[in-house]
Amino acid sequence: MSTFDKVDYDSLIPNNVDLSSDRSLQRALEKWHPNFIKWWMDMGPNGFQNSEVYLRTAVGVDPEGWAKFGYVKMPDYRWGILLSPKEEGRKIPFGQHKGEPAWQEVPGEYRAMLRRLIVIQGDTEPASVEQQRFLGNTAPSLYDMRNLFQVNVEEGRHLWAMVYLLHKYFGRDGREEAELLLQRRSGNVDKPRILGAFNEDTPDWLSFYMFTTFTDRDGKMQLEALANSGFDPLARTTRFMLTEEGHHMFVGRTGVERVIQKTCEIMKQHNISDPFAINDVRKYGVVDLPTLQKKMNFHVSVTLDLFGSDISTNAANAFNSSIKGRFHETMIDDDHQLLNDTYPILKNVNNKFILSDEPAINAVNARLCDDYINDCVQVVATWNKVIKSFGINFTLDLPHKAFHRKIGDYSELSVTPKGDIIEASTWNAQQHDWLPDNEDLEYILSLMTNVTEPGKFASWVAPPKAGINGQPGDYEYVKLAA
Ligand code: BYC
Ligand code: FE
Ligand code: FE
Repeated sequence: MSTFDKVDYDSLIPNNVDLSSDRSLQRALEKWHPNFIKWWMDMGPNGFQNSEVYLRTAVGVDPEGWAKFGYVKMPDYRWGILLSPKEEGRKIPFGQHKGEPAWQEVPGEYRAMLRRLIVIQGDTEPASVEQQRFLGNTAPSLYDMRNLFQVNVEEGRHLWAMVYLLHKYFGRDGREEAELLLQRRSGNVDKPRILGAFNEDTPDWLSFYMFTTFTDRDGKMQLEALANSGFDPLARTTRFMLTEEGHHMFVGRTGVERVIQKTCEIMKQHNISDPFAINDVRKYGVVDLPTLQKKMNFHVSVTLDLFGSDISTNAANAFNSSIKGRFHETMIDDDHQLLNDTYPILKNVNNKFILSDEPAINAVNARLCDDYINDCVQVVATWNKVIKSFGINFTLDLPHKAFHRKIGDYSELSVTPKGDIIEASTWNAQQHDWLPDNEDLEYILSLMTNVTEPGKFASWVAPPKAGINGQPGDYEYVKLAA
């Protein structure tokens, strides 16, 4: 462990990058700080800023014991700049610079590409906080409310992570981009966030659980792809962000699982054996399984759009330049340069999908997307286990990669969740078999109530199996301000 692993908490901005030795950078970040706080107060969690929240704060970056828990008011959270420990002598593991020492400064020829990737990554973080800002008002329990706020403060910290890189390595235009990150707004027509999924609403808690399952998982994949970057500060920053991402996906996966659990319990209790008897199920104030499937179809397809086109010269350039790698790059058994490799891509031939080999260098996005899908398949399998344990005849299925796409190679096609290419008119007429309609969304919204008594949960979600940091079931995770 180097001395930098220890986080300096004495300064305004906690950090393990020896900020105090770089006065002008420190001053620039201290100038950005009040604007961040203003953004947090305007666009962060609506209300609850005076409540005491049982939050985890990072105190170091070593894998063990990097966090401490305690009550914090969110505006007092110590948003810090934390990079994973520097690996002495680290070599670039992929691309045309493979084998060269990792860069500690931005190579001039890759400046624009790096800045763009950092800005896109940075933009998603505050966007998600904005999307989730009203959810505290309808939290199904104090446990869930606390998890929401934990996710929110950490996404705020991820914004800090990217802003640090912009300020330290990109001079004046970096500082301008950092300002713009506080000015764009999720869903705003005039100044929207950059990527589509981050302009969608997250109006209810089922959306939140789906978002943290599927969209935070895109975060994981994209961060993994940057975690081996030849630009060492980016690699180290994203590595530490990944340690926080685990909890976000946990909140999502277990959240959906608890919804399924509660629905199945109710179906069993009232002898409802047909999962499609929607009104019988809804009568008891739980989410029917077909609606869960539709919500999942929506969130998965919107998130798949975040991977860009399967075939992408942007992605090829980023890989070839040793800037953005693949998922688990160092564990892949190949030349890490993709000089002669091919990768199978889904292609539409006479309205049937076939796999067609393409140069792997052009298919880096497709591969990351496929690795993402494999990750999702495992999550859905854990959900199906719960349904099966109740003996209910229903399985949730991940929708086909080409279903309901707005970006990329499949966006021109009308594809069912099973992967059949059909007429646009047929698709339009049938879409509400696959995606939630207004009635479904209104039903979900009607379930949202604020449950603030410790240990109590809304009708539609089961309690978690364990508390946060080993706390008991009736722990007061949020002490609401009077
Ligand atoms: N929306 O070559 P193409 C997270 C544009 S989530 C709008 O196919 P490329 C988080 C693209 O910019 C992780 N535009 O794709 C989760 C390009 O435009 P230009 C976020 C899009 O560039 C939850 C053109 O289409 N991080 O952290 O290889 C909570 C052709 O692009 C979209 C990253 O994404 C879209 N969906 O890949 C909180 C990592 N897709 O340049 C946080 C950084 C494509 O021709 N970003 N376009 O004008 C990247 O690596 C890549 O930019 C992308 C796109 C994967 C986004
Ligand atoms: Fe994040
Ligand atoms: Fe996240």
